[in-house]
Amino acid sequence: MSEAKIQFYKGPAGGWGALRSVARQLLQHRIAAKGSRTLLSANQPDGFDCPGCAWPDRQHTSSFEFCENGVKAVAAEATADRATPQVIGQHTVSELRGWSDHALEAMGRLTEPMAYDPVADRYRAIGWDEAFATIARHLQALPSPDEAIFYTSGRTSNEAAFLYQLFVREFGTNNFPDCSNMCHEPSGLGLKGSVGVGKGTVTLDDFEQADCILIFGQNPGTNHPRMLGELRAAARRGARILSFNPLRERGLERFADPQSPVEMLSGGSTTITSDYFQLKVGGDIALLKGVIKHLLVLDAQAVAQGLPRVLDTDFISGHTQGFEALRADIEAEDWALIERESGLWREQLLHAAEVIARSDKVIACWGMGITQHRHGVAAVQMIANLLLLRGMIGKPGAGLCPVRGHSNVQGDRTMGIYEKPAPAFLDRLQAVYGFEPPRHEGHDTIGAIEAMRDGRASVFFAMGGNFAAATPDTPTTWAALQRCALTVHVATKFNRSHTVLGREALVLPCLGRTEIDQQAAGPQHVSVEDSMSMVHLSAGINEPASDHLLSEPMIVARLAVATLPDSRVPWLWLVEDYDRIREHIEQVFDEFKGFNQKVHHPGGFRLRNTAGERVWVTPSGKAQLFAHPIPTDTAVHQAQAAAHAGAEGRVGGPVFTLTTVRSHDQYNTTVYGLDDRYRGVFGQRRVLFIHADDRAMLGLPAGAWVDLVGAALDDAVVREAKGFLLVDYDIPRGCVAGYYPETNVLVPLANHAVGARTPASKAIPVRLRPAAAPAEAVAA
Ligand SMILES: Nc1nc2c(c(=O)[nH]1)N[C@H]1C(S)=C(S)[C@@H](COP(=O)(O)OP(=O)(O)OC[C@H]3O[C@@H](n4cnc5c(=O)[nH]c(N)nc54)[C@H](O)[C@@H]3O)O[C@H]1N2
Ligand SMILES: Nc1nc2c(c(=O)[nH]1)N[C@H]1C(S)=C(S)[C@@H](COP(=O)(O)OP(=O)(O)OC[C@H]3O[C@@H](n4cnc5c(=O)[nH]c(N)nc54)[C@H](O)[C@@H]3O)O[C@H]1N2
Ligand SMILES: [Mo]
Repeated sequence: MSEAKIQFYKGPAGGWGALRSVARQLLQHRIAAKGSRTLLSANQPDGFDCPGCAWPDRQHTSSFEFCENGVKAVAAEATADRATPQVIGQHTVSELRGWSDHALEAMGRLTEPMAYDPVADRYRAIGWDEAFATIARHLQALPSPDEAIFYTSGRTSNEAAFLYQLFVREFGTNNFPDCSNMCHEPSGLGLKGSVGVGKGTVTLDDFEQADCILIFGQNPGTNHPRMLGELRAAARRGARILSFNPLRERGLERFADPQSPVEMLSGGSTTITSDYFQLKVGGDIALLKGVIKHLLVLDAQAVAQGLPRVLDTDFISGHTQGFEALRADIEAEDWALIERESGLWREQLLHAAEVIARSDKVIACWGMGITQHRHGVAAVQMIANLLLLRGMIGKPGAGLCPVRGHSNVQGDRTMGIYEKPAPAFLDRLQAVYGFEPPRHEGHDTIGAIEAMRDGRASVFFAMGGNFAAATPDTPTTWAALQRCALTVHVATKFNRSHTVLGREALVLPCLGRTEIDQQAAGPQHVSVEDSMSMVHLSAGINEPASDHLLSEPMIVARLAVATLPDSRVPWLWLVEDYDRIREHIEQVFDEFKGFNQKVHHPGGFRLRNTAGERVWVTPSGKAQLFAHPIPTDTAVHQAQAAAHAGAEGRVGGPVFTLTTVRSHDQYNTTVYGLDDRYRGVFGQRRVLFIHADDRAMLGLPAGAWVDLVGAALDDAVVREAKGFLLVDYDIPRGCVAGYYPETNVLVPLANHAVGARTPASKAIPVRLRPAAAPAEAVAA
């Protein structure tokens, strides 16, 4: 592990640093020998889908698509370390709860089902039959199926997700909170309203043609490294790339492609972003309205001068609704408010508008910097407005590109992991399976926490993920889980959630993507859907980490058999051969007609995207333009207004906007290592990025430590995260940034996106309180 230090990173993203990191990962996990074969199978037609992210793969590629963070994900799964019941049982669960996420992860792969023994405060091995019988007993004893919660994290394959939702609906509830609720829910909801489908419209081919790419609130150098390959190619072709991000992110600035011998040997790199806009955290709607305002002006000028229009008036009149209302709203918008709330000068926004106006093929990409806000849905719809006004949807080289997180998060939703299922889908389930599915809405992530907190739900089952660490308001969430009669986690690795227990608790180990899934009919494939709606097969190549592991589809099937003895679904027959599961998927979803034939074709197939064909499945049959106000009512605004009015809070001083981001060495709550190379942080995670002038204004020297104290006015709950090293960073004044999940204690449960209920974890009002350096930091 590297020593704790802060050292400015001078190089480009990628480059030799990425290669060195890969070598280190392989050695650390003692998989060097089989590692290369494992890696060569990632994202290959006959290999497995990289469990890293949802960025699509180039089809029919024979060259290995290099990605440092994919390697970390693969290496972490293929590790030789084993978290056996004996290893875990050496410690009390109370002890393990105090370990870091990194230390829990480093124990290695889970090998056997385990149950919590409350007398010894330890986990012990149990058999699978006993595990399923325990869950079935709890589920059957509930007064209502709605008192059980079924969480999903987005790595679950289509086949497992389909069986899972089928089982849960036959059991009788739509309680399907998932990681999407905390992630791209505002994209799904916003785009459904704007263009009629809650998915992106572009493909990789569009990236090859675009002459302008907009990147909002996304850090591809860390979270979607393979996207840098597309951006690099676009930049070299002369496409303009505009980045809208409060932080200077190295991956958005410069990239050296580890697959380019010329760049690697010459020490060269490619400049990615042509124009960088460091807006204020939460300033995106103001910024977008400013850009659109100037597009309207440029269009009027073009008309006056007899030049080609800037707005695509044919498209607007033929394909959209709401233009006049949007125009009136934008024209009435005040530049002073736009500047104040975006944190950018008017001239900067005029410049952005001019670049966009001159471009013929514009793609807009976005990530968590857009969605994890109180007005995340409105921000997504403002991006859609921008593209619609220029007719940039449904033509080659242009379109919408929400960049998804988990490798199959989009597919899980397609398969019906959703707390608000469409009536037509439920009708179909009923027609195919003969049971009456529950019709009322289930709990999403926030709703599930509230239900457990209030005693309205008492069984929590998680298909993957790390619910206790990923969710907001940590003490509230933990208390909610601890009120449950039973908590169950299906997982590959031991994590924090396995230490936050109901009265009874189980951990069930499953196969990972990289492993051979042997069933009665032979080794099986699963399928996944990437961020661009491509569905393709994935098959592992490694021997399973233990003989006791079951696949996720098998776990669902056996759970269903134990819980629903009268079910007419042939559960165990289905999992003998996953082609049979795909035949069932085909019967429920028309878009999967011919699934087995199509998906066995190398590279898979693309699901239809109506918006991409300019078919608008909206109530009006047109794409909808939405006028949304510039937000001035968020938790940050309220806390700052109170501070201006003299409220001191508990510690006094100015209210900052905290945004929570991922480091380079983590995958969500999985902490592979303690470095964040591109941001210059090494060997530690408790850091807070701050503008040097803000630090000085607080009277604090470089290297000072602070506690973060929540300043939200939602309730009287005291929210504090202690002990963060201040790191001077290129970030707008008034904004600070820290890592998730350490900062989740500060996110109020009640503070979430209007409509989508995604926790507003990118805009948390906080004050800083000077603190002493922790003992270990002084020693170092
Ligand atoms: N290696 C690795 N890969 C991953 C993940 C991982 O943890 N590690 N996680 C996966 C998952 S589930 C997801 S959802 C994606 C996440 O991928 P990203 O969306 O890139 O996630 P974040 O790290 O949260 O970074 C968001 C970016 O938004 C910026 N930002 C913060 N606040 C604002 C704002 O108000 N406005 C704007 N415009 N920008 C803002 C931050 O500076 C940061 O650059 O990545 C996926 N891939
Ligand atoms: N403050 C703040 N909070 C956030 C975010 C943020 O940006 N800021 N981001 C949010 C986002 S975008 C997301 S997506 C969520 C993530 O929330 P989750 O999806 O719940 O969390 P992960 O950390 O991805 O889950 C990691 C665990 O999944 C298990 N796992 C890995 N592979 C498999 C597998 O193949 N099968 C099974 N069954 N288990 C597996 C391992 O045990 C591992 O410990 O967090 C959200 N929380
Ligand atoms: Mo995510």
